[in-house]
Amino acid sequence: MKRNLQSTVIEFIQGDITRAEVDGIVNAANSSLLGGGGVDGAIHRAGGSEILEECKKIRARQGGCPVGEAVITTAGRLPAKYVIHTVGPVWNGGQHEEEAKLHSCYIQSLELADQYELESVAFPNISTGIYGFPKTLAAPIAIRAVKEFLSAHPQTSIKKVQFVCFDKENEEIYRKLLEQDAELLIHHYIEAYNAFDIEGMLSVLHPDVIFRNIVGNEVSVETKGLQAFRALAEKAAALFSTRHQTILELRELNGRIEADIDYTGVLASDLPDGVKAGDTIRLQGRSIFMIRDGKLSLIEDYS
Ligand code: AR6
Repeated sequence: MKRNLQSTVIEFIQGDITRAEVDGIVNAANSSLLGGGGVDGAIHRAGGSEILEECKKIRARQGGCPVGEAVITTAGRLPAKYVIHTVGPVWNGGQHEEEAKLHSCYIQSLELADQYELESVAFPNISTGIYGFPKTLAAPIAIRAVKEFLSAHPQTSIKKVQFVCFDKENEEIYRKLLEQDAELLIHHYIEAYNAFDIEGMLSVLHPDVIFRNIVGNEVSVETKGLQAFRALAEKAAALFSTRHQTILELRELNGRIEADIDYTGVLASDLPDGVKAGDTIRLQGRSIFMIRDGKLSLIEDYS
């Protein structure tokens, strides 16, 4: 089922993608689709022969998979339902369209995920192993491609995109990039907020900013103007498992983000007990606290 509102979370984790509990994992395959080393080998080993059998059928049909393109198979015994096999470029100095091809891997994989109505997709750091693509160049391409896709597909089924970093180096690179984005956004927002600059606040809610990863909190918006604010409120609604609420205020306090929420409609059944209009909700890490009469109480914990 497709959702009307874009509210996709982009996150990164360190780990082994074969264990990812998502609808689809992406494989950094080669054009033969017959398996190999690295993450490809790990996926085929853990998923079993069913994956290879389907790859062989695709080969018979279309003769492998060109660089920058993607195909989809079952995930066999893996926790995921599907494996999306994409073929990254071999790094060859950077003058052979390596960047465009890597970008295309992410876009085509997401297109397939969307076509199959997957809600969550995990990517490895394509091409940055055996294929030798510099990790510091590959990560921003990957993040940009995902954001571009989500911007262009506001109705997508995809609610979560996860970058699974196997090596420490990639994990550090992704952490820096995603945190920088979040910090920059908050910084601009707070500045505009302090200056009572409504236009400035809204301008922060830029179409490109589709993800939040503020130490684990997600708030995202997609358009300018009043609509952007509504989207922000809706996004918060998803996070808080409530419906029809308005954000009265969003601010940073000692490195934390606080939002004053006004509930104006029907609340979802799983809303934490006792929350009502005018309450202050504090997001901290992956926990949500309510502040009333100077007291802080934990109401939801996603960690
Ligand atoms: N989970 C997540 N990421 C992993 C895992 C894992 N289990 N194992 C390795 N990585 P690579 P490439 C990371 O070499 O560069 C194969 O032989 C790894 O740290 O798997 O696109 C194919 O058949 C690195 O960051 O893929 C092709 O011939 C990233 O996955 C060729 O390698 C990609 O490394 C593709 O080379």
